[in-house]
Amino acid sequence: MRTDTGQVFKLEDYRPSDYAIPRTELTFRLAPEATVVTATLTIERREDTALTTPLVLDGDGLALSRLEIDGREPDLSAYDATPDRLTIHVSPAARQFRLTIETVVNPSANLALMGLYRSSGVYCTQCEAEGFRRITYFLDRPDILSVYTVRIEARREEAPLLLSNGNPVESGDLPGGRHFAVWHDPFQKPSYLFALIAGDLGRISDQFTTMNGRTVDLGVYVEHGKEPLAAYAMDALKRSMKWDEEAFGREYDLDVFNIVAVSDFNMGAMENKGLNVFNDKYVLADRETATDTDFANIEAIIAHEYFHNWTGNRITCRDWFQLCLKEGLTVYRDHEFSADQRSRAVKRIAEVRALRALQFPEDQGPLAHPVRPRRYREINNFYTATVYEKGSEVVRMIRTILGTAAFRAGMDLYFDRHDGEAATIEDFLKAFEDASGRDLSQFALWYHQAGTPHLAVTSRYDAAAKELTIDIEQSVPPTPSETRKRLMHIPLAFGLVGKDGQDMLASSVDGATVEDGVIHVHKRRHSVTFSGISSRPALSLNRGFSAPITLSVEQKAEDLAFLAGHDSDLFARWEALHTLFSKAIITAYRRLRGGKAAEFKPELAALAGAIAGDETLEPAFCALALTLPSEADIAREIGGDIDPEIVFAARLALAQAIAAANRQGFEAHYASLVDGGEFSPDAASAGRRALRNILLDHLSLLPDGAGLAARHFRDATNMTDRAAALAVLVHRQGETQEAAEALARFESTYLADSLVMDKWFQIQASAPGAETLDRVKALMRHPSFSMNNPNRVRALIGTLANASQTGFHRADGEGYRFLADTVVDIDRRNPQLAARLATAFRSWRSLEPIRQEKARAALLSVAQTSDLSADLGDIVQRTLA
Ligand code: B3K
Ligand code: ZN
Repeated sequence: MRTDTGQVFKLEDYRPSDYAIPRTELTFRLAPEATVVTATLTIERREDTALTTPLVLDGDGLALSRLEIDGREPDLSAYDATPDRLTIHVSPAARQFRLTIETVVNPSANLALMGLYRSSGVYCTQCEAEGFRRITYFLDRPDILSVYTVRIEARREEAPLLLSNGNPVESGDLPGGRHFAVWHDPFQKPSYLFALIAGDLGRISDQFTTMNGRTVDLGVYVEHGKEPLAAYAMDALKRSMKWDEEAFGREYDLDVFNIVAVSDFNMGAMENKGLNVFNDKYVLADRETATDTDFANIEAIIAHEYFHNWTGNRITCRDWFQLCLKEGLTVYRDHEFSADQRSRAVKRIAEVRALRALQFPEDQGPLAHPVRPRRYREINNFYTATVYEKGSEVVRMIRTILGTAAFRAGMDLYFDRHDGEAATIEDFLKAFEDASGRDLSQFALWYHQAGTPHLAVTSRYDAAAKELTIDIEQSVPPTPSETRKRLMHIPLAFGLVGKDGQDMLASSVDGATVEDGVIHVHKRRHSVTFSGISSRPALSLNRGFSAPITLSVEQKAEDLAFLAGHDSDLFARWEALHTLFSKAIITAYRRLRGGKAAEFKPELAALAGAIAGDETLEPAFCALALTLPSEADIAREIGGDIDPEIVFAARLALAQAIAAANRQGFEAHYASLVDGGEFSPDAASAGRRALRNILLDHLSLLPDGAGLAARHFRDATNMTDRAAALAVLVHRQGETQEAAEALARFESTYLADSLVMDKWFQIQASAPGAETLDRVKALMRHPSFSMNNPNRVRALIGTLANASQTGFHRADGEGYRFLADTVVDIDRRNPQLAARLATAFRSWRSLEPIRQEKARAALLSVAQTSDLSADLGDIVQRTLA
């Protein structure tokens, strides 16, 4: 583990390396505790590098066992080897030479899951961002592009399967029950895309014929016996390959494409060239074990990693500051894919909910950073919602500004220009400027400036002049180390909705550039006047969430209700309804805090009922409409001095009011959506299940809710319904007989299936109430739990910290103390996992003073621990700053 040295890496310090590594030959002699890695690197001194410039290779915890330069052992004085660096003081006079480096690594002891490690007996690697240096000494930076040939040797019995990047070249037997395989990847790549897998796994196979008629052999590898659970992933892969040809003209380039599922993995998956490695949670699925959300995630992540082949692999990042060049763009691509495969409007609402839940708190708290950061201490801490999700929003805005055709032309130009290179955000933007003739210099601030921009909007209608004027004021809030902000270019999609629900068209517009239903806000203030408007319209703003901003609009509740019922933009309908929900919950919160009872206008529950029952709407949309803003959403809207228990009570009161007012309608609707026994994971079927399950959630708040939920649980024929019913029982009914029985039943059925047991942990850890913390502590002793497995830890501890507002933010501060102690413990084995968990503290300053103080004390106790990893040290210090 790299302990915290406090070293800061800066974008402006980038300079090209002194040496290149055009070829990399690796041999792995695999053994569980002592794997011998021999790297033969062809090193090339760059033209302008002096002969005396030392070659400095990165390492991380390495032990050098042999070194040769051009086949000869050098003098001891010619080099220096430490665990984190190999320095060759004077290199040979020839510009090219060969360096042979032998290291011995212990995959079994590697609990950080970076570099070469073992997961359930399978050897696997994870090199992004800086894991390759835990395998051998290298110029471990993304602008060092090299052609790799890899030879793997292992005991055949232990590892009949030997995989690496590229195409298979050769394989055969060796003495002593061992065997070997050689892989060659003809595409030059950075070290972070290197991968090796060796073990005993089952395979499902298929083929894909590319747009130019090349046949690609596809393989998905999973634990023996789990092959049928990989069918959906394979199907998603083939659909992704086809879609990338159709939507972006991108063809696959190797003879094989392999995906391997492993059970110990720090994140979702990894896009290694030709050999994607996946967290098994994002591969394995069938109706019995996976929810509809799991199916949708699998489809999206399979697509995401596949799409990286062009956006990330063939065009990679010059340095890690450019991470969003591959991540934001690839998220944008996977969003578009899912929108095309499913319902675009429903997908958009889900994206916005995720952005607000994960990215807004980042942008609005101590961990705020630009989509392209300028500084980091530990790059692993920058695989954030800002880089990924806001990065995707920025690409989406480029499309909105340029239009579909020019956007595609810009993408084509980017691919043509930079294929085979390590590029920057400037290169990316330049391709769009050149293809469209537009100036994107102000727009580029979206990459450089942190914080969520805000637009405050008022409007006035002049009936006599038939004019509507909208006044818009832009502000960008200060963020850590960036107090002064520049004004941004914000594409604000809008509509003026008339009494008939149709958009009204203006005869002329004055005061801002308005094109194709988008107001281009780029100054502090705009006053936009629309002429020829015959009656006062309802103002629909930021349609489709065209810009990732916050918006306050002075607007009548009737207008919002009208938009919720009539806007032609489905996202805007959802948004209007949810704005009304939020306002109502916040009003109730203030009343409860003032010692009064919560009260709601009956119109709101009636509106919710009408939208839920509108048969012209997709069930998936209705389900999202009925899902109230989360407690965290509400807390963010309130802004500060949060009492999570009162937020919980206010939200529950609205849910109860909606359920009580719509009882009959909801019951009838629930009954009409009854599961017919047929199962398909497609979006329409999933939408019907989602609606039925959210109706159950509401109905469970009424008398005999527990009986209904228990029946739903008992009759469930798929995991979506079963898990939903269990969650309702545990969250809504508390410690009832029904809840206890369902938990026991679920546990005994799925005890052997870790991924399903994660759901069991998750449902209990996300229960409301102070006692959830005690339950989580007890569950840590459950035989299915392990502190070494990231999925288990996230399911139990991550869920408590992020999904049980009243459990984690207990008034006595015990939730904070627990998380602090736990992250310190986890940091000793897996710093990345510990750092990620610690980000749950990021909104501590918005709490009421007593909780704030307790959270701060817990954070300080972590900060004062000796030998913290760079990962955890960085998060905790920035959170406290
Ligand atoms: N590129 C990987 C993430 C690597 C995270 C390293 N800490 C998965 C992805 O975004 O596709
Ligand atoms: Zn990615």
